[in-house]
Amino acid sequence: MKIYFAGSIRGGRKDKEVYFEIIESLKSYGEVLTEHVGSLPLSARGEHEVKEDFIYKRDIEWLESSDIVIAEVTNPSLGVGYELAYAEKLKIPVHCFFNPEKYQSLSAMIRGDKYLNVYDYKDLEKVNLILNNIFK
Ligand code: 6K6
Repeated sequence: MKIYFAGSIRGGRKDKEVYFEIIESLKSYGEVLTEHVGSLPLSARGEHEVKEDFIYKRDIEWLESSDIVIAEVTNPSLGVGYELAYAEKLKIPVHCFFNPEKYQSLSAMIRGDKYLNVYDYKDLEKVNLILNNIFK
């Protein structure tokens, strides 16, 4: 099972610890292709030693090869929104996690798209219960 995890990078890294914890949980269900998204030292400047066209092509190849997309969408991110729309066009199952206790409301383009399964959560325990259901 190849898992593409999506989370904000240039949108802001305030939730990087949450991404890290979700990725740790996801590793028990398969191979997480995008483990760097949960990297604690990775700042909003991203992998600046790597060219952006390389990052784009590599991430799209990973997305095309993935069996499922799991996204943490609390912190708005253009890149994550792009990845979700791309996954939908490829008919890859998508599951999004949103913490309503932080920041502003989730974009209607995500909440309103019934293809994207959106789950509100308040703690990682709830995320893990939902992941267990998704992968069972
Ligand atoms: C390159 C040079 C400077 O900063 C970078 C960004 N590095 C990235 N490395 C890997 N994946 C990335 C990078 N930037 C965006 N992504 C992908 O888009 C990830 O898969 C995330 O899910 C998503 C984050 O998008 P933004 O718009 O928040 O950066």
